Amino acid sequence: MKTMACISIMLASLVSISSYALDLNETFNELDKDSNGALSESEASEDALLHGNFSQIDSNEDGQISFPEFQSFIQ
Ligand SMILES: [Ca+2]
Repeated sequence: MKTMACISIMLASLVSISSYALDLNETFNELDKDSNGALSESEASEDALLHGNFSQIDSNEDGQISFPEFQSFIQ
């Protein structure tokens, strides 16, 4: 019985992690208006949090927020 409970807890956390990752991807794609896989400063300005922290999120300073940069900022 203990094992069963353990497995269902593991499964539940797996499901929530993958839906979280999906949401993150969806948010990024919504902001990425031209679908080039990166957020320009004007695309990021749609979101107050991204806009206010743009230079901090853009860790390689290429003027774009890539998905990994976005992901590491959110997490
Ligand atoms: Ca873009």
